Amino acid sequence: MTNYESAKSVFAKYGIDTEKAIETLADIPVSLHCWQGDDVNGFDHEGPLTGGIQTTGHYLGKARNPEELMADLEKVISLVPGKKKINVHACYAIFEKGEHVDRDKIEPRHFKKWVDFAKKYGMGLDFNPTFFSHPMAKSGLTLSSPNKKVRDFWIAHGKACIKISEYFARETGIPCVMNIWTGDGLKDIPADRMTPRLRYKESIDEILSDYDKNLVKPCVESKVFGIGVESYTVGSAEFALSYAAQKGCLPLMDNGHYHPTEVVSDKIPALLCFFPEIALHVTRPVRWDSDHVVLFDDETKEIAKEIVRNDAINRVYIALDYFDASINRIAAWTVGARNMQKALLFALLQPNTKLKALQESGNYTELLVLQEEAKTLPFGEVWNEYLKRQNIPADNWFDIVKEYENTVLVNRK
Ligand code: RNT
Ligand code: ZN
Repeated sequence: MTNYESAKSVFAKYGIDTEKAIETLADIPVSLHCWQGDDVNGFDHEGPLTGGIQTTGHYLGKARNPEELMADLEKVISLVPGKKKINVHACYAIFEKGEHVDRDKIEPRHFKKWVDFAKKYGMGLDFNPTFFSHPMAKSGLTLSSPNKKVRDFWIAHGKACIKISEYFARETGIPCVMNIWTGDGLKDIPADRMTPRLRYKESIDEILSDYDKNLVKPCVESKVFGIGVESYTVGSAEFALSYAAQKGCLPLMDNGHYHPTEVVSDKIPALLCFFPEIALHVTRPVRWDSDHVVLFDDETKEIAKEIVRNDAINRVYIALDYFDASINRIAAWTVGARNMQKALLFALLQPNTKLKALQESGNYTELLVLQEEAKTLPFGEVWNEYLKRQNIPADNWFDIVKEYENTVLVNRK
């Protein structure tokens, strides 16, 4: 008997079908964020990363152009099991030599290379307007700015992004999740918290005034605060949630965007009572929205459990959102993406029906006992079997990354 076969029979005793878990997992899309490869830089500007977010670290080998970023992403794809999408930010537009187009004028053609990339792997694409790292975002306010010229510029950007999202969906045959996040906020105590929000609402209304619902799934992402905008965030949790509820778009929860004792895992089933579909940015906040690499930790597992045991696999769009520049970026990308897959597999391998029944019947002692027992079932053997079937290296994958670092990344000076 192989290790997997013996693990399979252990799980079977708990009423868990490992074959079904493996099969289900292979079909859950996880959107890989293109921005882990170059510290949220993109290709359309020189200046620093702004908008209240930050990357830290200077590890060698950051991708400097589309070719390098895509080559790195291909490495990651070869090391991560499961179904993937690629999440592209508007600042990753690819221009012809000598061409430069500002954000309000970008077109689908500037993203053709991303479409070709996605098609090569049979993947879908997700998209994000980039409302930061730009001269027009200098004041810290974009869609909520009191300056109409600034607002109009960013509305035009949002509309351009809708067109690009539709193009992505048409080309790949897979709907495109388009996420609206801005860092709009104030450093110090506001005198008026409402007027910027009213403008924000109107601006998003304009961006979403015309799009094909079958092709684009627009989301609004909330946040609690950003660096330099600590006192007030225009797109707060209540704002984003109310907007999405009233306007029929998707709320997007990033688990780095809440107060430290709030957990997104608990918010998922709350929103699922009301929204047909929701979206996630999975990250790891350490003391703040630090965007550390996603771990196979309790909260990531809990998030996965809420998706799986509420039968919400087709209602929750999972995307990764973290950026670590202090370690090998390809390893960082791979670790986080593999951990999301692990968390989903772990959730699929829980005795979920039995646990629910114990809760419903008020059998809390046995519930606790079984929850704890389930933690040490031979999960690793099923994970290894899944990797084998997906043709993905198990424990030696870091050697491959090391080799790539020594032969490719070192030459990027
Ligand atoms: C920032 C948000 C946002 C960004 C990306 C790059 O706090 O999480 O989603 O990380 O758009
Ligand atoms: Zn996010």
